Amino acid sequence: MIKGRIIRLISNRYQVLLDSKEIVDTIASGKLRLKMAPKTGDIVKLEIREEKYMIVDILDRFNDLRRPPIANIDQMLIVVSAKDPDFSVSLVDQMLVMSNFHRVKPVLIISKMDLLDKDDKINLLIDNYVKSGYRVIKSGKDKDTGEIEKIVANKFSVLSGQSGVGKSTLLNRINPDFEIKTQEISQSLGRGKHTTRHVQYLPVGSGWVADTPGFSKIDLTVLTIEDLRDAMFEFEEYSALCRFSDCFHIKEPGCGVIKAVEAGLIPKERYENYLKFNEEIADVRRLY
Ligand SMILES: Nc1nc2c(ncn2[C@@H]2O[C@H](COP(=O)(O)OP(=O)(O)OP(=O)(O)O)[C@@H](O)[C@H]2O)c(=O)[nH]1
Ligand SMILES: [Zn+2]
Repeated sequence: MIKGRIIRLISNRYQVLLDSKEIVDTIASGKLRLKMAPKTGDIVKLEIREEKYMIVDILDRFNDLRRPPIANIDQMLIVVSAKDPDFSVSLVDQMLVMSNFHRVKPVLIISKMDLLDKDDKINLLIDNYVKSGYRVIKSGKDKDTGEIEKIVANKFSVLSGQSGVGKSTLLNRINPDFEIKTQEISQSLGRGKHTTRHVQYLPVGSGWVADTPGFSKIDLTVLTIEDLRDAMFEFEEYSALCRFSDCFHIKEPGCGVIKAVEAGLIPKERYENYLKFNEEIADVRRLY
């Protein structure tokens, strides 16, 4: 049995990284295509037919994003800049909700730390994510990329973040020829650099990273208020103490989360964002 992972889609062909680390061009069997369309990130079973690799089966996806279309992500690298554009707790919280909702482990990368003064209060906001148990990596011009290289090693990661936060800069610092490679691939696909491409994995250090165009525009209203509540991982520990098992932690009596916020165990700004997101979702739902 030959097994591998789809790293790139090229019209109706699939580039697969085999368990043996070899990269091969494949097609999907007609029978499989009738059942489901393979997508980037899929772990697939292959057979050799008439000297060609053919995908005959797709293993169950352990997570599955629709925008961008990609499956089986080990972790989401959420890049936000400390400054320029300004650090936004609201944006970070939205991205964390989305990655938690999709059951993808988030890793926060704070770029442009070199632009931040030591006594800027943004430092406290960043440290709150560490206290909440998130993996946070501080990055910047004067910092080496060792920690990031370690975290991407042997994993399939998705990179997301607003335009201008320094995603390309970061990848280029790890792989100095990264941009060149990206361009080569686009050209070999006969597409310009700025036209929309299929989402693809590129080698970064000793791991694989997929860039996600447009992922920074987040619409939480695709979630229900239950989805939102369940995606607030920092509430989990305390919601076990709520009097009502279906507590929304808003105005219910005996709420463990509200108590934890009052005791300073959950950052106030995070809880306030939760209330704001909940309100936004409820508003949209009320329109229908
Ligand atoms: N001071 C400082 N500037 C940085 C750092 N990283 C990136 N920049 C600058 O920020 C600007 C945007 O960086 P990019 O790497 O193009 O940002 P991006 O996230 O790839 O942007 P898109 O390609 O639009 O998604 C550039 O002018 C970089 O030189 C950093 O760590 N420190
Ligand atoms: Zn509660």
